[in-house]
Amino acid sequence: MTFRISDLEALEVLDSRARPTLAVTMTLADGTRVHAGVPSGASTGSREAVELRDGRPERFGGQGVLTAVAHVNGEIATALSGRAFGSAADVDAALMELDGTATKERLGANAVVGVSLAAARAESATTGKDLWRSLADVAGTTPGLPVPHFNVVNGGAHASNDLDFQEFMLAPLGAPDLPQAVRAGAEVYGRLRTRLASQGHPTGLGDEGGFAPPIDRPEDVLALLVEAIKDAGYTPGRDGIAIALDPAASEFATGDGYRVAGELLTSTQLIDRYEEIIERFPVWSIEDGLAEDDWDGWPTMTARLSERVQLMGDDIFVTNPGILTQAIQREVGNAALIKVNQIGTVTETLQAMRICREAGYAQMISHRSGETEDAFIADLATGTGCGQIKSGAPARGERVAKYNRLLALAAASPDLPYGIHP
Ligand code: 2PG
Ligand code: MG
Repeated sequence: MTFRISDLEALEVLDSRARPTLAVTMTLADGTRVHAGVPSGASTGSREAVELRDGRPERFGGQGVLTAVAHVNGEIATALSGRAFGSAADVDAALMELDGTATKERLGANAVVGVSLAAARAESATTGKDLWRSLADVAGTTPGLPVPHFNVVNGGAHASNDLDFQEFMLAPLGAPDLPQAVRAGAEVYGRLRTRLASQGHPTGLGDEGGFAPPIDRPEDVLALLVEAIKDAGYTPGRDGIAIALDPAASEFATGDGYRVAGELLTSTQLIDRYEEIIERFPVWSIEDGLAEDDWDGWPTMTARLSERVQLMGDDIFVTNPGILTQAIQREVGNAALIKVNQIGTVTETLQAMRICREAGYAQMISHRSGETEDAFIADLATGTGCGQIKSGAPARGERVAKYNRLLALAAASPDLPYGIHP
């Protein structure tokens, strides 16, 4: 299998938060055209691959991506066009060599990831395989449909309320199949809206399509979620619908500790708080429970809570194979959030996932708070069979594009198993 790239073209388009991002089109010598949309985060880890923004205040307040677009259309297109590649991994290797930095800061991780995603699609088109199947064959994984994690209440950097915890997700762990998991998420979302409205709360949405009520105590949100799950006729808990949190603690860490609902907590006090939360509510997973630089607190949290919940690293691991290797040695967490644009290429993402698999760390594929209609991550989660995905609320086009793609895969391939450990 080889494909020859004949043309590469990027365009500045908008993401779901009215910020510019890149849409990349790759044309192959046989006339095949593949596309990719580039996501972008708000609560980013400091060691993520570096997104290139123009910084010209007169355009999009400095957020323009014309420089990154020019890198795709100029330097990257010149380097790749006319060349035959034996795999998308070869394209990724060429991209990494061309950029020459560890963080993709020269060409821009947004430019690089757009081309990398398109290359994975070029490989799947050339082999005639569905994208998920093609990714599974590259990764050497057993495909399966992931448990969707619906972010139904938004706080932190994703909403203008006073809620410090960033994400409150519904995880239909007990659903028998993907369509019923999606249905459960949507039904509880509807009940939650009714409940919020009946208590006089506004039902406006945050960046990921979840509600953003003016509630500041995480426990109050959790209590509401449990009620909404019951209202919709489901059982709160691992046999029905459990809850996953992404406090995104780096965002509320101050020099002196963690500020939650007006209280200043030490790392240990925040872990105590999680312990109480786990006792009171059906929380099964906590992502970024502590800040990305709290490398002393993380092993303590892991020792205290890892038997009872999934402890997932996002800002602290940034899908980086090197950081993950260190983290695993130091027994930091027991699961990793996986975002292609945190590291910049599909190849390195698959490498990070392999490291996790071999160490017995669970993995969840993730969207970013700034998204496009590109549903690549649905195929990535299915192909790698990693068992978990989060793509925001079961509402708003850029979020449901991913869930709808999973529904289409479930319908087209009824033999695909569903669940965390299919
Ligand atoms: C996160 C992500 C996605 P952002 O923290 O997990 O939900 O947010 O894309 O803003 O980094
Ligand atoms: Mg996170």
